[in-house]
Amino acid sequence: MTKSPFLMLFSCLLIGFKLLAADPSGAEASGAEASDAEPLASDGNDGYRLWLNYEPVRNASVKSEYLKYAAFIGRPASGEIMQSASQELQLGLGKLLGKSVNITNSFAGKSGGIVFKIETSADTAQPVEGYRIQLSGGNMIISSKSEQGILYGTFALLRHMQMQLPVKGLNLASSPRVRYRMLNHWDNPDGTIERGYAGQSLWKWYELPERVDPRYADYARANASLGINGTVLNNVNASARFMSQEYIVKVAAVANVMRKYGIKTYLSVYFAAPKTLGGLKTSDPLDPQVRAWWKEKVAQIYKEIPDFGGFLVKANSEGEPGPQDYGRIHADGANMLAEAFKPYDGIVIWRAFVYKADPNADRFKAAHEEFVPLDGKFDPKVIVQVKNGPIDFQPREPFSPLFGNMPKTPLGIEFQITQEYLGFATHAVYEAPIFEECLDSDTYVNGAGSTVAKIVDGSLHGYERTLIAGVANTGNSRNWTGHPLAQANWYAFGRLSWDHQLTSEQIAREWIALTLTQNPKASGHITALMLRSREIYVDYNTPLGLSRPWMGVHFAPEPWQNKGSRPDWTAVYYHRADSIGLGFDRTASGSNALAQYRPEVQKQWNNPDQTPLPYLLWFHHVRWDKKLSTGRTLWEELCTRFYTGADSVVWMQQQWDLAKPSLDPQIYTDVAERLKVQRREAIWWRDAWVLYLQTFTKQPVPAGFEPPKQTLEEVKKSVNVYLMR
Ligand code: BDP
Repeated sequence: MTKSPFLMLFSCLLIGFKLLAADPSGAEASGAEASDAEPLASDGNDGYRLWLNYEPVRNASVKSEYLKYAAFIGRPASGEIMQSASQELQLGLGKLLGKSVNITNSFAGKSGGIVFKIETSADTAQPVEGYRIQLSGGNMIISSKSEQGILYGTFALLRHMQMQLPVKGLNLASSPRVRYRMLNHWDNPDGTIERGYAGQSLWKWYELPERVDPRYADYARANASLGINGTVLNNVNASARFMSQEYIVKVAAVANVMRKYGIKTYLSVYFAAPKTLGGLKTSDPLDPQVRAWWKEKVAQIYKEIPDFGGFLVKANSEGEPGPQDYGRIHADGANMLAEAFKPYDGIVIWRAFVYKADPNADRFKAAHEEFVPLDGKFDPKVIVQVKNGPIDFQPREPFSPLFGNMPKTPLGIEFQITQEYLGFATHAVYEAPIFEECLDSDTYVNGAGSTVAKIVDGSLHGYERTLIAGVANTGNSRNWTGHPLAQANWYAFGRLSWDHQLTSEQIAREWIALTLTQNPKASGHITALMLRSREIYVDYNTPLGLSRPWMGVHFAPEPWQNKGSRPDWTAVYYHRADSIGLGFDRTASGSNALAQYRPEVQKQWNNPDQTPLPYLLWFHHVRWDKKLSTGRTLWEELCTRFYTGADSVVWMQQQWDLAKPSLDPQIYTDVAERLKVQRREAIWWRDAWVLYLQTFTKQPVPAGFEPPKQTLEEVKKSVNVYLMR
């Protein structure tokens, strides 16, 4: 039997446990900052274990309290999810308390253990995936209506223990606010990942179904620990291959692992598969043969994967086929697939990421224009998945105007965890504030307080099929995400998909405690770094509402890029720099995209004098010499942000260094080195923008800032070298 790498690390950890337990300074427990002279010995933490480190509980009194419940794990005769829960608990208790605890199903009348209990509707009004942890009859009881809820409760208890929170009065209860909480992998069958920066795909299609990589189980554990209950295994730019029997069997082998952790498996589909794979003459969704083909296909999938989750579809978007190829509408395509899912539990997730190659159009408006007229036309089994912003995962975007404007359709939200526009794996950008900012945005559709979160969780329009999706940042890098701090983005996505009311700071503190250190001072420095990281990035990358979704790798600065097969695949289309000013006029005098929002929202962004600076250039073409609320002109403000942003990376480095004594040396060095790269690249971005925009403003860099050492031609050359094949 192959041993999970998690389990293999267990024995190393036990050795680490002994070393740490013997540490007489008790630094972690007392909260004193470890001294520079005594760096933590590396326990070989290479980031693989993520937030499931299960470091020994070092606070002696907390530990002894937990030990009172470590006599046994009581698990009623159960299915495989509860088995996973009990195994996880056994593993966690072993590491956290240093005690090997037996799992038993004969525990009636016994006390001193942790007991799983399935509740009935008569016992509790909690939703089916919710859990409760209570002390009762000398036991600690983890209860839920479902095995899945017990698994979530188990992870919540382990989190509680890892954070060394007391047992006293323990009463933890929680249930998810959103029903489908899933990762979208943009992984291709050849092992590459579209917009992936952490190595190759986790899924080894060529070895499946015979060999099932033990890493799949660790992936599932990590997701289940956050409450993620779905995974789309393949890229939205889908290969028809996944609809073949050969691949369905491979997918089934992965699904068998996911199922043990309450995770359903989904697939992205290639809309033209009936033609390309099935040999039909057409893929027209209204053609009876095409409809029959999909029905059979879905039945074939359910034969292999009885709990299959459903399809994710990118159609008539960026050259992907779709119903419009046959003169049909999106709803025709989605409803045809929904019909095929009628006998089953599965759903159809139809993406609203569309924009046409119209040289006079504003891409901002495209999804709203195409989808709002379809409101009410989708089958109830369809959820329309909308990106958080109207364009494309920019470092800062206003919320998509689709939220609130399709009340007769359940709308799911799609965030991007992978850092396509956020500096790949060399820039530290903590994304929870991006997610939070969007979820907290008020659409005003039903008056004040109609937040995006309330649309997504179904509470505003009364939907039960609700969805939150994140484009995964995982790959086969040993530490899963490339940049060690990017693990926090996966973590934050998962925690927010369970409960969007958690704050970015709460989540950051939790992740740091579980993953990096529990030293309060070190944690303070890292929290500060993480919470400011997004604004710092925005400052040197896209300040004041600039955006940069031009075609290409989405990494190197290319604000001068003005050639593309369509206008909205150039940089100049978005920033609109000219001799007068900068920014995209989306008011009535421009594209009037603002009209897609409610009047209250329009009011916030309509008047350039009142538009909050982070959104200014999203909606206005602003004169270079216009005085902003900061007292500086637009040009001065831009320069201030480019420069302070790039300089703030030095501040990030300082925060990280201050935490060094409490960090594992391997992780410390990895992040410290990436921050050095970030510093260099931040200057690259700053110089590219400043030098390029100067060709329009003809103004010098304001006093107090040192002009770039390189010329525009030199920066362009370095970008060309970067982009060279
Ligand atoms: C863009 C990506 C592209 C994706 C597309 C999508 O650049 O690789 O295929 O979004 O979401 O952000 O479909």
